[in-house]
Amino acid sequence: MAKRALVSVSDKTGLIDFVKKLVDAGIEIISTGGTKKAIEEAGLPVLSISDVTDFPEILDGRVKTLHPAVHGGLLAVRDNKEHMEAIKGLGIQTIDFVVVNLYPFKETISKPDVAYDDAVENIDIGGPSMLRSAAKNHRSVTVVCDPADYDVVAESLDANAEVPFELKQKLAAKVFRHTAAYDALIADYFTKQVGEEFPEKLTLTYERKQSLRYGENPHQMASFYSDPIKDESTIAAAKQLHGKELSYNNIRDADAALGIIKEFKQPAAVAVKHMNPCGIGIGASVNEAYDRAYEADPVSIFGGIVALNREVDAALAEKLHGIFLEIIIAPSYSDEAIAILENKKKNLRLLQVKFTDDNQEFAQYTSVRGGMLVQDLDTKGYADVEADLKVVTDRKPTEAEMESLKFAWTIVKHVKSNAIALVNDGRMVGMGGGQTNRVGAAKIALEEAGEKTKGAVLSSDAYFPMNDTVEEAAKAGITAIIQPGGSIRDQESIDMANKYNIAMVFTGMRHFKH
Ligand code: 93A
Repeated sequence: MAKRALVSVSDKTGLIDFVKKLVDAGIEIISTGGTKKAIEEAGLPVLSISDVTDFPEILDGRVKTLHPAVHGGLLAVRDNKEHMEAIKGLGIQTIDFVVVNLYPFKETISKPDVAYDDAVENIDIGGPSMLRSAAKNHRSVTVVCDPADYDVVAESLDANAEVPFELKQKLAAKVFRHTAAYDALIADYFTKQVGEEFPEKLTLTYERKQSLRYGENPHQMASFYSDPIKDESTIAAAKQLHGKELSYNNIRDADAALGIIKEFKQPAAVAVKHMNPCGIGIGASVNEAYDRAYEADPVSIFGGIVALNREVDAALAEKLHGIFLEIIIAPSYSDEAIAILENKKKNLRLLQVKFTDDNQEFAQYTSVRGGMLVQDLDTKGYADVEADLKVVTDRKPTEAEMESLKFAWTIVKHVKSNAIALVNDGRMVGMGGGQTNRVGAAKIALEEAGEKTKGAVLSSDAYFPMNDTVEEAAKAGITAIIQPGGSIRDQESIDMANKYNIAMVFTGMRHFKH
C-alpha cells in the first residue's frame, strides 16, 4: 500500500517543491483547505482531509484534522498487532508523514495593536496535535515542522519512501521543542494580558540567534539566544554593518553600553570595558561628547566598546579610527564614516541600533546553581527621585553642581557595586566599581581622576556606612555628593560634609548592581 503524507501548512514556503518530491516517491498526499488548494493549483494529486475523516471541516476550520481517523492513523504502533487490527476494523489507514507548520501566532502578536480576538484565533490546536502524535510515534512517522528540513527529508527517502530512524528521531525532538516554544509564547502572551508578572511557572521562549565560538573563556561553550519578540533598540536586534562576528563578551559589553547610552537624550558617548563604563561624556554635539568620554580615561578605552547616540560623521570616524576599539555602536553612520572606519580594520565591529524608547517590559534573568532569579530591570533614574531629593547639608549645591550631580546619579547605577562615580564638566572623570567596601571604591575613583577631582562631584550607588568616604572625597577636592542616604550613621557623614563645606543630597533610592 502506498505511503501517505498529511500536509497542512500556514507558511507555504517551499511547499510545492517538497510535495512534488513526495509524490515522485510514490507517496499519497492528504491535505486541508488552503494547503490542498495550493497543491491542486500546482497540478499535483491531492486528497481532501474530508475524504479521510468522512467529516467536513467545521467551525471555520477550527476542527479540520481533529479526528480519530487522523490521530489513529498517526499513533497506531505498526508492529503492535492489536493496534493494527483495531484501526483496520474501524477503516482507519496509517499516515506515514506529517508536514505541518502552525498558525502564525508570533507574527500575529508582533503586529502593533493586534486585536485580542485575532491573537486567540491564531492559536493552532489541530496542528500541534498532529505534530505531537506524529512525533510520539516517530519510529514509524516522519514529522516535518520546519520548511528548512524539506530538502534533507526529500534526499533521505529510500526506494520504499522510508526515512532513516536517526533523522526521524531528530525531527521529532525538533517538533517537541517547537510545540513547547509555541505554547510558551501563548502562555506568555496571556500571562501578560492578565498582569501576572511572576507566575507559578515560568515559560520562556528563546530562539538561537547565533552559535558563539566560545563563552567568557575559550574553554566554555556558548550560544546567543534572543527573545522571539524583541525590541528594536536591543543588542539582540542590532544590525552588524562590518567586522568580525560578535563574541560572548562583546555581546554583554555592548548590552551594557546600550543600557548606559539610552539614559541620555542629549548627545552622549560611552566607552565600556568589562561591563563597566570607563568613559562617559555629554556635550552640545556627539563629537564633543566623545572627546569628553575619551579624555576621561584614555588608557581604559583601549580595546573597549564605544556607543554614541547620534550619527557618526567623517570627523568623528577619524577620531574613532585612531584608537583600537572592539565595537562601535550608533544609530547611523554616514557613508564617508563607514569608509573611514572600515579602512584597514577588518575586525572592528560596527553595529547599528535603533535608539527608540524601550516599549518592552524587560525582565532580568540571573541563573544560580539549581535555579534562576527574575526581576524587573532597574529602569528607575534621576527623574524618579528628582521630586524627593533632600539637601542634608548646610550648603546647597549650586546650579552647576546640581547638573553634575544629576549626571553622576544617572551613571552610577551602571557601575558594578560598590560603585562610586565622579563627574566634572560633562564627563565621568573617575569611577570605582566592584569593590567590597565603599571607601575602597571611592579611593580608586579619586586616584584615577587625579587632578580632575578638583571641583568634581561624587555619586554613590548606596549609602555611606561611615563618614570615611566623605573625608576622602573632601581631601581630593570634591565639592558635592549625591547618595541614597539611609544609614543609621548618616549624621556622621553629614557632619563631615559640613566640616568641608561639601553640599550633599539624598535620593532615597538605591541602585545596587551586582
Ligand atoms: O484550527 S485548528 O486548530 N484545527 C484543526 O483541526 C487544524 N488542522 C490543521 N488548526 C488546524 N490546522 C492548521 O491549519 C495547520 O497547523 C496549518 O497551520 C493550517 C493549514 O490550514 P490550510 O490548509 O487551510 O491553509
